[in-house]
Amino acid sequence: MTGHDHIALDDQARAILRGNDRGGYTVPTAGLYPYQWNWDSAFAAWGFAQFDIGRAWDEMDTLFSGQWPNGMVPHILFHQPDPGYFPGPDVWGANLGPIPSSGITQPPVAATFIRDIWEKDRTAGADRLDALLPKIIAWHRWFMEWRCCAHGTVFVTHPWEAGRDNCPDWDSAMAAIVPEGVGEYTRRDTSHVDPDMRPTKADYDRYIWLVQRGRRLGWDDEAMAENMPFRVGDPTMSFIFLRANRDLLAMCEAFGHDCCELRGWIKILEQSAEVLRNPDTGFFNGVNTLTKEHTGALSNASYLCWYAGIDDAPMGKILEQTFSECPYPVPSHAIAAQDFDPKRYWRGPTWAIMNALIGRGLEDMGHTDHARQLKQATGDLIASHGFAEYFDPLTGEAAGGGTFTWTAAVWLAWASPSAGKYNG
Ligand code: 2M8
Repeated sequence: MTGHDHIALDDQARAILRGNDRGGYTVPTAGLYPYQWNWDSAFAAWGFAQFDIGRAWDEMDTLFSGQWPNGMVPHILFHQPDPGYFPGPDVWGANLGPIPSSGITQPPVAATFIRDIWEKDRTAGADRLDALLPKIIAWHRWFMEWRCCAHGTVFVTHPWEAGRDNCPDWDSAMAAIVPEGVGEYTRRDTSHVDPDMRPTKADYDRYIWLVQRGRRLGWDDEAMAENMPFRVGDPTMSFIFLRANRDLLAMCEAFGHDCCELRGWIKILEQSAEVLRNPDTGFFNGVNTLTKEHTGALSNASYLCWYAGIDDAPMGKILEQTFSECPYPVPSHAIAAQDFDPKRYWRGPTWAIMNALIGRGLEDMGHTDHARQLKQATGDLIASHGFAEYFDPLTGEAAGGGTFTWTAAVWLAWASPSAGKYNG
């Protein structure tokens, strides 16, 4: 990292986490996202673990305090009402858990970061982890039961469940939805951020229509799995979930749990990865479970195979090509694609969180040069353009919300030259 004061940036990143702390949980950024989001929170815990390990455990305890009786951990926990965000708890009508929440989940990165936190200080973390393990197992069991296709890929019932809200992987499934009767509503996101950086109205009509459908189904697991018109096998979920199970297995073994069930899940998920490979292009992409069609989108989730422990030569070649073509990799949609949009959310921009997951996977699988290259590029991007929600992959410009929790966390835990050198 040349020309940047990384110690000052470490201070800024810590200040962002503290500033977004609402007492036991962290908001992604004030204004735009005023609640606790599931995977943002797990990244936040990873960041906190670099300087305040107790606070990292608190973050995870608060997330799991919203777990539903069926094991599902919701994608948003509405701890306190806030009119600045739409749709709030009144729209979701999902009153099945101990805390007002949404009715869907999000990518289960938590087990992986919980393992990181525990490994920083196994003695201090023993009781905290002991209490969390059964909750993580229950959540993963819920995934296996309700979000896993017969062939093993993990599907999402709403674009928000995947975390990559408006990415091209959903285009065909979204186009098949006619959002009749959705009614009038007022978006809040576009009052916080330039509308050109956010999903379109056509997307939002369908997001809200799907929420209304889930609500009518009573957020019942069986009804959702059978009747949601949006069910897309997702590389984000499938690869993140496989990795999470490997980390969960390591923790369960250390705690002397019976691990037969968990090993069985890992086997199913490993065998199913090939289902996500597009036979025409060779890369991993989404698969619409209703039409069996591959979505044809090369996204940043395509490169999560290594994170899942799957070494893949074709993806290695595609990654090299992306590194050579894209000034600020990894773009959320291939820059050569006709509908690539450098500033619009998950349809082009680069996300530091996805880079961190991809980079960790590359490192774990021994692709150290690529891992180093990606870490360096991400560090430079943050150092030059700030702790933004996402970045233009052609110019590096900041986009979306600012003072962003997960970007600060990724800096502290992974991209900063001092990452991993401090302990909480
Ligand atoms: C974005 O999604 C929310 C809905 O969940 C939104 O746009 O209102 C996504 O980037 C998602 O992955 C993220 O967890 C959330 C908060 O950062 O924002």
